[in-house]
Amino acid sequence: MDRNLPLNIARVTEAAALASAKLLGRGDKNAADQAAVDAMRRMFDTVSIDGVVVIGEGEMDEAPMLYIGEEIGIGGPHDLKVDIAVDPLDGTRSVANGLPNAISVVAIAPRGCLLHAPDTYMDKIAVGPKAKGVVDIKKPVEENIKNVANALGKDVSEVTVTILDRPRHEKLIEDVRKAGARIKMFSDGDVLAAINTCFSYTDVDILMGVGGAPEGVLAAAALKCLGGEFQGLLTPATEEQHRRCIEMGADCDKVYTIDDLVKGDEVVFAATGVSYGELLDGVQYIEKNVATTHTLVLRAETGTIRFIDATHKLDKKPEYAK
Ligand code: VTB
Repeated sequence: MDRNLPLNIARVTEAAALASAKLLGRGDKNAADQAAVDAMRRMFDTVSIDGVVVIGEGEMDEAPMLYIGEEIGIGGPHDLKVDIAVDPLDGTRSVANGLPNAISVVAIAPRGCLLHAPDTYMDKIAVGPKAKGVVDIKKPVEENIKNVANALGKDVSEVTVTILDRPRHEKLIEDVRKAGARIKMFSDGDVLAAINTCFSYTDVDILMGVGGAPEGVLAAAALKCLGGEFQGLLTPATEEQHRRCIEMGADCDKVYTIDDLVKGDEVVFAATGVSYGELLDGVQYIEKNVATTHTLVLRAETGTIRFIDATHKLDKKPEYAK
């Protein structure tokens, strides 16, 4: 995989973040999402890859751009054939409501390496490198927490579990409390929440709970680069979702590991903060026509973790100044 590809995809997530961040707190999640999609799609046209979207904005009939199966990138005869997973804006509601932790995110791997995950729910567990190998999504919550505490050399009361704030997690929250661990809730964006487990200064040790399966593939891509662990169980919530899983050949009894979700170790990943967060600051408009972005760029092959801080002169990039 071209070692410069990570920088090129950072441009893609920066573009989407800059575009959607203009709509922070404006109460319009669709407009924020659309701005991210348009900007991301435009920037992809400048990247030398022969890409196909495997995780995107939806099926062709429901999404005009970045739909599943769409071919993107320059697509020249010598360009690498790749699978692309995108979430132009993970946390549309967060941006609409001016809340933290929204990101724009992309993962790219050689063709055939990213799982075509059905758009259903997935029960997830994620931990950072120090707790790799000690969790099992099928085991009781308390046991996983104890094992993570041991691996980290912490007391259970010092372990923090991060959980998506949804009514469906009432029992999970009760179990974590019974186990004696701390809880940090978040309103949206479990890709970033999974990544946070790999950075101790975010004060998060374990992600647990049910979010979207497509986001699971993006999180697995990042955690593969970071050396963490991710496991997912598909948990379709409706008959329709169940049917989709079967149609797509997915197995609802299987524990999907990182290697099932992202094959090989040639994956690259980029995420740019849109609204403020513990790991990535959001887009900041520091002067008229000047904005800063903060991007995490990862490459599994070498395990390099880069944080790229950029200052953008928007008057020189008219497509962002709109
Ligand atoms: C989660 C969350 C995402 O979808 O995956 C969630 O991390 C799952 O769906 O940011 P529900 O909102 O139905 O719980 C998102 O909120 C974005 O789609």
